[in-house]
Amino acid sequence: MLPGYQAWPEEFAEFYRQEGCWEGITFGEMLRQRADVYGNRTAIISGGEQLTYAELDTRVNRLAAGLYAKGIRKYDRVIVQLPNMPAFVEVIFALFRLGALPVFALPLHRKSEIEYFARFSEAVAYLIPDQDGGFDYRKLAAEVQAEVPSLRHIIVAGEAGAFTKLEDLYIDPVQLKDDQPVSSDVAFLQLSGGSTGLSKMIPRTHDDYIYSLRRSVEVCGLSPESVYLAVLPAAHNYPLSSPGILGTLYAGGTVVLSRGSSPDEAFPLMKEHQVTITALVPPLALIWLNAAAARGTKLTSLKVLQVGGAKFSAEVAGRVRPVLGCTLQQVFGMAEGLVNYTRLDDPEHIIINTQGKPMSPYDEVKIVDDEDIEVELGQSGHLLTRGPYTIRGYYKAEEHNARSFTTDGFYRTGDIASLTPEGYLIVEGRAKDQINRGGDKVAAEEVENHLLAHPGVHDAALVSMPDEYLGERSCAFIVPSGETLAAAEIKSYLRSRGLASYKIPDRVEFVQSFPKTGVGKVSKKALREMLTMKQPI
Ligand code: J2J
Repeated sequence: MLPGYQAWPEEFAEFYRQEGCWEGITFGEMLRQRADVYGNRTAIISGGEQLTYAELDTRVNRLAAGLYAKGIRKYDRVIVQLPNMPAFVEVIFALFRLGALPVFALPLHRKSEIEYFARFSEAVAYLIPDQDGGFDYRKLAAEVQAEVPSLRHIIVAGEAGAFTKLEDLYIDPVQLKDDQPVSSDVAFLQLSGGSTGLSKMIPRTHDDYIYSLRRSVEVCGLSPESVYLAVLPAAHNYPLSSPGILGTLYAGGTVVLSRGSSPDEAFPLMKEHQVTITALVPPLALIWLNAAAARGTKLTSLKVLQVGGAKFSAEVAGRVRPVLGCTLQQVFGMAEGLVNYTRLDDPEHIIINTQGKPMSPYDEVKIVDDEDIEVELGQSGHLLTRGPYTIRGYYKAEEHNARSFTTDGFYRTGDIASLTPEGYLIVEGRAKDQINRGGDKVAAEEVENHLLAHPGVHDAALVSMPDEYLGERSCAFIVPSGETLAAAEIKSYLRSRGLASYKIPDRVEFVQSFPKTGVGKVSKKALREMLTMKQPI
């Protein structure tokens, strides 16, 4: 077993197997089975490229052989930072076949994040595009490799320069001699949104993740006729698995990969490929609704529009059916496991006003107070969960796990929620110290640590501020150690430290001291209140 992985207790594992949740197949086997059944059907469409299931399976086998020839073996960690392109799908399935573990980085991650992922996971390889969105990933990779000696291979989709060219790794398949992965093995490491200094890694097994795909496919009504448009970054758990790219492949459907998410890019793709389902975060849904309303566009093929990752306001939710003519599905999920969906045939008031109910009958959810005592139905409290696809611990994080999980294995989601009598969840707020910037999660402590490294900063606190468009934005409060600093200087300092752009504070405020709570801690509540006061601070 992978060291640092916390498995389910045997009696739970036995139960989930017995109940048929865990099918006992790996991702490698899943793709082979789909290629057997759906061989000539289209699996992936991207730009001018199309791949059938049979072609995808063959390319994955060839790539697995090439990666093997490079020395990549079972349990090796490989950072995958690829945009929405066919190589993303081929690379992860090739790694799954070898039993090597993709570590899913987002395209916006920069040196600070990637260096940490590489160091913490002791990654042996790093997969990147040559450039994307005007950013040269090869430069970033060279910087990271100089700092992290374990990183033996930089593999580039595109112009590789001095690095290994991904296309050269598609070679004749060989019979792999090593240990083959089994379904109970960890398949990959997903990243947590995080509330601590550095984001935690989430070990997901073939068994548990494939179960989450199966349930997602059932709940979302996917079939071989479904066409899923991926506009959110493929590596994120939501477009990857709810039901996302992998769920669509599980169902034998077609995945259309889009680099951009704007209506100008997405609407023509929807029309051309007769897309039936896609997934958005709330700010994007608002942009799409406004564009469709202004242009009088009807997305006629679209049956389901999923919105999740952050709270979708009921007011905007109510516009989806009238404007787009499709069913809204609210999705409240987390990379740690639990995914809630409104059902396609739910009454409109449930679809608009709730964040759905757990997708599996084996999901256990509890709403508790600060003492872990269950509250009365309808009251809000901390959401705890346990189930066949919710992890029992983060990767190599024993100390943190003791705080993030109860002794009987419930994951503390950090979300404040309430349950309706019908068993639907309403997200009311958050107990974790995180800013949800329109679906992009920012751990306050991580940004604060970077701010504290600045010699002119005596103390720092990052808080959320309400925002009409993103839901929330971030504001950094700073107590300077000497002379007053400029907000622009603080922001450029954070950028120079290689922080992803969405973590750069939207606003910076300088104060003499922080308001404190009764026990002398910085009161973020008071700081947030200062932001909503009429007068400038
Ligand atoms: C309010 N908050 C939400 C929602 C997530 C499907 C969908 C989303 C994610 C995801 C995912 C929310 N309303 N509808 O992994 O498979 C906030 C909560 C939650 C955190 C998880 C999936 N949907 N959230 O967003 O790991 O605070 O996963 O705990 O990025 O996002 O973030 P993440």
